[in-house]
Amino acid sequence: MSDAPEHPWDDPGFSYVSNATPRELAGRLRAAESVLIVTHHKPDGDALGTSLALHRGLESIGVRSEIVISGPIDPNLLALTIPADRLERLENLESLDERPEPSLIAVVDTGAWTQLESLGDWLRARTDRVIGIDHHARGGSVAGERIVDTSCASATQVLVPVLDALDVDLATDRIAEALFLGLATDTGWFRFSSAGPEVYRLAARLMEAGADKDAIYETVEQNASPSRFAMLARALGSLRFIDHGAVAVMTLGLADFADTGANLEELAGIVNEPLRIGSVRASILLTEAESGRTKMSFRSKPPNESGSFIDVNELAARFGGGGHVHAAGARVDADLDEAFRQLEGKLEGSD
Ligand SMILES: [Mn+2]
Repeated sequence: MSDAPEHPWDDPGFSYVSNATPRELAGRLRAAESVLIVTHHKPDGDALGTSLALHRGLESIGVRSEIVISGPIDPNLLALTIPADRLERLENLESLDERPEPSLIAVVDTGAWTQLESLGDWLRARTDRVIGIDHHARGGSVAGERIVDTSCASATQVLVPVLDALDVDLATDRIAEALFLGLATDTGWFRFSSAGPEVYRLAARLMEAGADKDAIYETVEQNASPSRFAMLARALGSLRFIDHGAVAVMTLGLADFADTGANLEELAGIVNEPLRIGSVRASILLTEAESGRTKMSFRSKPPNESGSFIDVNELAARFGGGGHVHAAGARVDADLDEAFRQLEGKLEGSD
């Protein structure tokens, strides 16, 4: 294996495309004695929604399944789980050697080794027993059989034909709600360009099957804690611009955490706020929650009309971190002021 693959989340030369039909994956699922469902580290609404919809769908036809998720997750998303869901949270996706061997493993909303963390080795030994359901353009050889449909706005949309092939009634056990969660959150509540007629048609079908859009919206989007809002206000108050206004930098320090009582998990999404500013091409949030250790979160906009964009994966790599072209992270042994100076230095040096 090469030490430096072209993209860290690809197998070099691997073509990440569908090699199975919904009917074929349905057949594998129906025949399974037990299905373990996993998704990417730090699950978002689509990762959780796809996992829950598949889990509830399988249970409804008598196939035992369970979900294992890892890393931080927005507590508002978890509020949509129900007591009957078999869902286990792990700190990290490590080996699952200690648990009973599942007869089938479903990896949803990702097919990228890097997003599955140290679970990779465990999965590599079981590739022929792994199926994948995804809508991302990049991925690796995680699943022996997979559906990768990049025309779908969410992984939940990719899952629907599989559930249909299993004759699952979407109106039972809040399956429609879980599917709607992924569809709504991955399209920015139907605003993004990915939300075409098919997405609206599916949304209508899910609402007819019982998904309560207003209730889901309120639970997920209008449920922030006062401490999160206090941190948002402080982050916006700290906003500075570098690189002639193209890069927005916000900082949150030890005093901010102490004064508000907020924790890191409550800060999800705050880094995106400055991207609303027209001149801003990238946004960076520096957080020092632990003295002398600063977390850097990077986001950037897609290419503009002239095709230019800021590759934050490359920027994060200069601090020993990484991620994706438009979303990345790093950690440095420095306080906020020092981290800001280092960042300024690297951005000026890159001109
Ligand atoms: Mn997704």
